[in-house]
Amino acid sequence: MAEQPLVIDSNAPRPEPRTSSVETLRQEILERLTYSVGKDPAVARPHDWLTATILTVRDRIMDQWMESSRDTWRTGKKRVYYLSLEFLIGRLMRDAMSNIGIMEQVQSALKSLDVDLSSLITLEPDAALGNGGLGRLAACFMESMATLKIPAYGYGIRYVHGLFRQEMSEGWQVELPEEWLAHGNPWEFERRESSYEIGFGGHVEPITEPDGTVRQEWRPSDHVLAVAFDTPVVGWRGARVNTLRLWSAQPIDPILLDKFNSGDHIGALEESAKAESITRVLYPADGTPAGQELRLRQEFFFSSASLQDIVRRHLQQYGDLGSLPDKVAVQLNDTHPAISVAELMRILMDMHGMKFSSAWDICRGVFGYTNHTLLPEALETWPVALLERLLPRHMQIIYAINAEVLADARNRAGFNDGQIASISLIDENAGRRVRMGQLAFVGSHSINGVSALHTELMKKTVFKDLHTLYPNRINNKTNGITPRRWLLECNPGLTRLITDRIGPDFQDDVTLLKALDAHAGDPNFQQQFAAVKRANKAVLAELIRERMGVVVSPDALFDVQIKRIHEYKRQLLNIIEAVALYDDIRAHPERNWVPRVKVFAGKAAPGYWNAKLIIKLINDVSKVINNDPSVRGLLKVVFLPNYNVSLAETIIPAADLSEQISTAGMEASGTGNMKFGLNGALTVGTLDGANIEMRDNVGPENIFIFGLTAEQVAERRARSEVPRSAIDNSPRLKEALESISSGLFSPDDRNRYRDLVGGLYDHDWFFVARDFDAYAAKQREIDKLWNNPDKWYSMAIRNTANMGWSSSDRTIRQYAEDIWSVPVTGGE
Ligand code: 4GP
Repeated sequence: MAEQPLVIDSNAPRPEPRTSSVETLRQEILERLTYSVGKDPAVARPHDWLTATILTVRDRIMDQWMESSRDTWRTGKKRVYYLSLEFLIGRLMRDAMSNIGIMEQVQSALKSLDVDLSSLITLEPDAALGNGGLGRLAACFMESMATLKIPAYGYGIRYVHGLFRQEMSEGWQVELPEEWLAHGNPWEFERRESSYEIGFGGHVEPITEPDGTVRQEWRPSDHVLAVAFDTPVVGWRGARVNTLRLWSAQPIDPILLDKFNSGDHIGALEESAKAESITRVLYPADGTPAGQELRLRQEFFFSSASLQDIVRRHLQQYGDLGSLPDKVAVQLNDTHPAISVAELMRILMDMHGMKFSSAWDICRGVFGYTNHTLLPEALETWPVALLERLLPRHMQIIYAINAEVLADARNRAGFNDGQIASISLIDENAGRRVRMGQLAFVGSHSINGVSALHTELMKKTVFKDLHTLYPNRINNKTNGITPRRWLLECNPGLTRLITDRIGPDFQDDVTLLKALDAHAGDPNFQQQFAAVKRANKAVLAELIRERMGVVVSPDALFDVQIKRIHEYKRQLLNIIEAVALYDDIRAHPERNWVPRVKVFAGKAAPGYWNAKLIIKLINDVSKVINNDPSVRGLLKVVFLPNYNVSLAETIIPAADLSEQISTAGMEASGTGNMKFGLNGALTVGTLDGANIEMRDNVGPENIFIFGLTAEQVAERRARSEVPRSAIDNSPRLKEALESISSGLFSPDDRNRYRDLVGGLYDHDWFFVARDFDAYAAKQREIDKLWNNPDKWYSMAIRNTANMGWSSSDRTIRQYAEDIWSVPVTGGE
């Protein structure tokens, strides 16, 4: 398949780059409104203004976008491809304006047109093409790669409906379809010329070549088209603009005219509906196996389209595939794109005539794999029978890879049968299933965990035997967050304050925040820091009043736990502690209680009953506590529905206390912990994930660590310790649990929480009961500190000062150097 080489004509005509004076912006917004949106400014609605403004901002990114891409073609730099089933990008307009530095001008331009920028910002839909941490990490990485001038593409799926919209019905989570595309998406460009056929099903045909060699050819029984939609991703100060390319599934034949003409109007569209269903919804997976064929179709669909695109681009530029590992790095974000390993092998062998061994070398040169969770239920496996039916050629290739790896294990490493069974790509235990984690591992030269502890646990648990076989492949890359979105944009008050104190350089290098350490003891600075926090809390308090009808005081301690609802994240521990505190406040009204507002937000996977029950419990408890006059407003509990990136951007700057209380050994890293720390919240947390690195960086005296360690948890699980005594020995816990299980908070259904509480007595898999006393004691320590504001804010300042390491720029530098072998030229 000869590709046309792409020649960049540097003399090709180009438009004058856009300028950004207030007057030009005003004129262009009006022009966009009139000529692109087609609306008379006299009758334009807010959404029309939003579209016109986005188009005007977008224009200012175009020149750099094209220049960035031309540069890669011209210089032959290596490209990084980040394959992810999730990109939790959130809103884009403020981010783009801030990164190219035109926020104030746009604001003034709109103001002169009588339009308020901040209300346009909140009108933009929150693109929720992800479940949680893994998806948000992908979005932060995209921004950092552009900032560091790494030529990179994100590849994913353009879901018509992102993560469900969460509403509450009498305290229960209800899932509703999310409609981020309802008003169109002015950020994206449809690229019909970049579409690829994706096959499913069918059979494999051996073809004998004229020279006598036999080649396998997959003859799929059905096809869909993957059509590219591109969104520009602009780095800090417009350093570089990369592309997020999301694939949309479309039918090859939009309508079967024969059927239609014979009167079967619905049947004529059946194929079309089937094709489009592939990219219709994001699976709310997060730790529960979706288990449906459609999810496997999604995974193959986007992997195949991306690899076809990568190979096409490479051939166009370099003409041969031998140089692929020198010019291409593909990072697999978890196992969701793991089928890429077999697909690249198929492309190289079946379509380009390569031998297995050369193709296999190329594969491992190209791929890296990031693991994001050790939860057994989240480690994907697919029934062999399903793969044989849906992807028959890939199944053959997986068998061939497996044979290669197992032979290596037996011959070179002398593995015994137990070890062989553990590394095999085929799990023979619970029905024959293909282990996608193993496939991703053996097909990659690098396998990384996302925090130091997580990486060590990977070596000891899920990939123990593979690690023995390939001891140099596992490495750690502790997660990070982009300080642009998670400080400069979401917390302009703090950004101004810090700039006034230490100058603006930290905006380009967040490690310079360290200079704030020297000001942590300055009472004046502490007061200013507290004033910024209070202003942010007032904004959140207003949001809580508006949305929930609950009045909270910005002077109370804002104690926040926002993340997916999962038993291992232990929202249950937090709410039980709230119940115990409620009991205490009523029992000892004379004590000097610290006023607290406990804020929760997060979505539960729709099929995860206990998680949904925990949401209901939080809501039930909040109803009782918030309305009990004897509490005198000292404790308020709020569950804010429909958690998403934008809500996080409002909540995080307003938090005093960040709850990172997962069962040790279970949270791979956490990234919310970093966002809170950067914004000057103190953390109460376990020695889990990146909390450990946080403690090392901010100092143990500036963080509240409690609870069992990962080792202790593992040891107690191994000997099936009976948890009951932990409850018997803790009168406060016992009382709290009794009030919950007796129906005090659920008078309409007194048995509602019986089983949930019973589980704590019987097995307590997540160590809620056994960590309770340590947690409750820490909370009282925190109360004491709150009464000493000088100390509190000096600690808060030290947290902000020492979060430089948490930047995703740092993480991406490490990926670039250790995994991708690409130079980093930006961000200096
Ligand atoms: C998450 C992990 O649970 C979280 O600890 C980590 O910070 C994040 O990935 C990014 O690495 N995992 C998922 C998932 O979101 O779907 O498995």
